Amino acid sequence: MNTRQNDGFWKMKTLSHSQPGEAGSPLPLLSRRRLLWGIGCLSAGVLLLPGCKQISSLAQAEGQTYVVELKDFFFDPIGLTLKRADTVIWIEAREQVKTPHTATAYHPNLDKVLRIPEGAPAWDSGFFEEPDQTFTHTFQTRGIHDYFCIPHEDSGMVGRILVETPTGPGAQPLSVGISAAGQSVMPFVDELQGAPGEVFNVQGRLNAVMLPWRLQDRTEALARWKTLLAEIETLLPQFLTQLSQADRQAVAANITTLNDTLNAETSLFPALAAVDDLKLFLEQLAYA
Ligand SMILES: [Cu+2]
Repeated sequence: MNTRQNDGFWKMKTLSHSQPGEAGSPLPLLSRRRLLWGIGCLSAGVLLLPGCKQISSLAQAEGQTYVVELKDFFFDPIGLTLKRADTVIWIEAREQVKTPHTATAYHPNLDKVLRIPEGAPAWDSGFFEEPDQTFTHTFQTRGIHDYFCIPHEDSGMVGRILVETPTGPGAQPLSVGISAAGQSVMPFVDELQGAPGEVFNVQGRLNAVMLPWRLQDRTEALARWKTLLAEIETLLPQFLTQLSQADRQAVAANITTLNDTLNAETSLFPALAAVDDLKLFLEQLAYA
């Protein structure tokens, strides 16, 4: 069921993400395979892709941390593929909060059909009232964990966390307990286990680099970025040779902006804009 018939939805969603409010201009498309080879390898330790050199410095013994940003009526990224004991941090990423979001598991305790594993806690962030407010949850139960925003579930503000195995009540058809708009954007399991899922995890790692700076901890942000950049510099020449000149320039410009901004005593905004550009670039490729 999870075949190309859904491409239209993904393209619609992707386009909606590039509406006004997103910094930067659309970036040129690469092929999915080339991009995932390149960026996937840059984030090795999270992503084990064929042909990648194993780099384990980003891997943490006690589980990886991913960050999901709350934007204007969508979760960014909308899906993640985790191992048990990995942690997700949601953060209100908008500068102003006029319409507060939540991140809430589909669970009868929260007035929804059960779409998380039996026995898993019914987690609920409550309302994100302020910019940079966070909610943290560590996933200890294998299976599909579907979640939503309480006021915007009808508008399709939903997300999906796959922990190791696509089992449990979340494996039911999306039509069971999810709004029509939510069904149209919720990632399918085979997507989470494939290229889109790999892109989502990279996006979650990029968000994780920026999280400390959002919370005024420039030192920690810079430390995380230096770790990531060291890996990028090792792999970048090989990656870049596979791209067109325009693509190379687009990727390199964003990386330069990130590096310069994080190293300089300037505002956070240019770095966030560069990260948003990179994430958009990735997302276009995931469904190209
Ligand atoms: Cu919401």
